Amino acid sequence: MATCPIIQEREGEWTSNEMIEVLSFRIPAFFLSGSESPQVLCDFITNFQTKPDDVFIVSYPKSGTTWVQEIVWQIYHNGEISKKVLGDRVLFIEKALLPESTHLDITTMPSPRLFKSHLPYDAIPKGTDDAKTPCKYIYVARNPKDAAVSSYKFMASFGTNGMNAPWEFYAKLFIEGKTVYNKWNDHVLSWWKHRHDPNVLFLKYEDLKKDLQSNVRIISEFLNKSLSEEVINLITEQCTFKGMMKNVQSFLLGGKVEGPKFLRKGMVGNWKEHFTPELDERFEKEVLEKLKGSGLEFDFEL
Ligand code: PPS
Repeated sequence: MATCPIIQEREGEWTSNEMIEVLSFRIPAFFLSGSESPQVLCDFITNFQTKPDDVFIVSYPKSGTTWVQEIVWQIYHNGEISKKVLGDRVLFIEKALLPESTHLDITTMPSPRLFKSHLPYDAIPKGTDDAKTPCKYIYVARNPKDAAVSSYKFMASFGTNGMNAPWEFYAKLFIEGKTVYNKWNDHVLSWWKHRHDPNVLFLKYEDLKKDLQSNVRIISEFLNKSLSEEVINLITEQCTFKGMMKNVQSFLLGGKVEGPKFLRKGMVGNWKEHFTPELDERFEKEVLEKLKGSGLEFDFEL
């Protein structure tokens, strides 16, 4: 474990997962190996030099990053399906210093380099001369009720990260911004403000569920990758939840069958099975009201 202050929320016997603070937001403690200090990761992220053809696929945790990474991968490979673990095809920038997290070498990655990140807009690497050589960012946002449930289920499936808390405790931490990557509303709004930047594509998980084909087309156009209708249709079929489940070994953390999985239910509205009316009221007031006036809205059921 990292030799740095570990943040762990507690209430009675309940504990959250272990986190560390980097660039003023919380990330899982295991993103650093035991010997490194958070400053090393801060410096790495802050000084990271982007290239104009880099593509970052970004979200608040559990909002559809895996889904969009797979779509982007297939777009660049004309609908090819890879058996390789996704983390060996797309580099998770916050875990780049963790040797066991990937076989990708950042210094020799072929272009276009594909990156996954959960960083808010202000912290995402932009290169030294952003105006001249901007890379591309695809941000995917998901309604916070489903994102919170998905995040809880994922954290609980580790078994070894210190969390022993029930959903009600985790939901409270999520509302208060005391889970990884802090407050959901700050994160999505940081990217929403840049949705009209020519190098930013802002997507919503629920829109992908409603019409995947149009979104595959939108993503390929954003990446200037022209594809035939046949390939667009192939990618659409292969990137439905059912399609991706056929290649499920690509979407296991570290490729381990018994570990946490990046594909779980893949639906809009799973939150209804976990929310009490009181919790729903808190989310509406303390999370969703913060979006008022921004123009950003979400579907909570389809
Ligand atoms: S992570 O760990 O933060 O990178 O997770 P992330 O990939 O962002 O989000 C995981 C959730 O996305 C769902 N998912 C999908 N939904 C629909 N269709 C497809 N193809 C798909 N792929 C991934 C995944 O199941 C997680 O949501 P939940 O609600 O837990 O099922």
